[in-house]
Amino acid sequence: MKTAGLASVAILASLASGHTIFCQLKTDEQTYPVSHAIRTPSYDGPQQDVNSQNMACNGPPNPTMPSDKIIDVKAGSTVAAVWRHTLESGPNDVMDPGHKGPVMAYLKKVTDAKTDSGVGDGWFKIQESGFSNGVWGTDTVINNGGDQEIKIPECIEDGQYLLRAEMIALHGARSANGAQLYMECAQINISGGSGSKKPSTASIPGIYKSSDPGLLIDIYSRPPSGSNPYTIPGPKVFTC
Ligand SMILES: *[C@@H]1O[C@H](CO)[C@@H](O)[C@H](O)[C@H]1NC(C)=O
Ligand SMILES: [Cu+2]
Repeated sequence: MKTAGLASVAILASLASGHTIFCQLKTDEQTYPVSHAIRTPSYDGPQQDVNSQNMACNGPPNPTMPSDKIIDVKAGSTVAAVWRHTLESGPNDVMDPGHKGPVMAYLKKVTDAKTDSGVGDGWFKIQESGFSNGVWGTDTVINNGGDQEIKIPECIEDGQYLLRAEMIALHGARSANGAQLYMECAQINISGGSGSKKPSTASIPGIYKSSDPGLLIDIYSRPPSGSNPYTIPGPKVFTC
């Protein structure tokens, strides 16, 4: 009986933590409501086809809701992308801790953040966290109550952008397209930047290949280590 009880608790726990959604943005001025200026799905499932247009800002089979809001963000400030298992979850229910992998953030300058699909060229990476000293980027976000800290570069042009935050879970990544990619796009308006730098950009889909060593990897039989470092997928991080 005791064993059965523990087993059902374990099953409930894994159901309770599940996959994840970037559902809320915090700036240094305020914490916005869930789904405010973020295209959130109601289901927290992953995307697994890196060649799909849904790689940009999520999409079917996890359809996202549009938002008519845009959040003002100061260039050079740090924002937090808040991750939750569901749109109703709290900071203790971010994602199943068995989901281990890198965490990244990208920006794309757009004419209208409310309507741009995000699909295609224009993306540059502004933050990444892979594996170091036994800790994955996802572990850090879970231990931080779901907050992924992202510094907005101070040198980019002012204007409307999509902010794409992403977490990748590698527990099934030993076979091609087994990695689970989670991403949503926030609609932001950056101001106060110097505009002195123009990042080189890449296309989504296009930044990843299913054969990338950071996406096709058996983290259990050959875990990353000092002599076998983990390679974060995608372009290099843009810095001012
Ligand atoms: C973006 O911010 C600038 C500077 O505060 C403001 O003038 C502009 O109206 C804002 N645009 C949008 C779409 O919110
Ligand atoms: Cu999952």
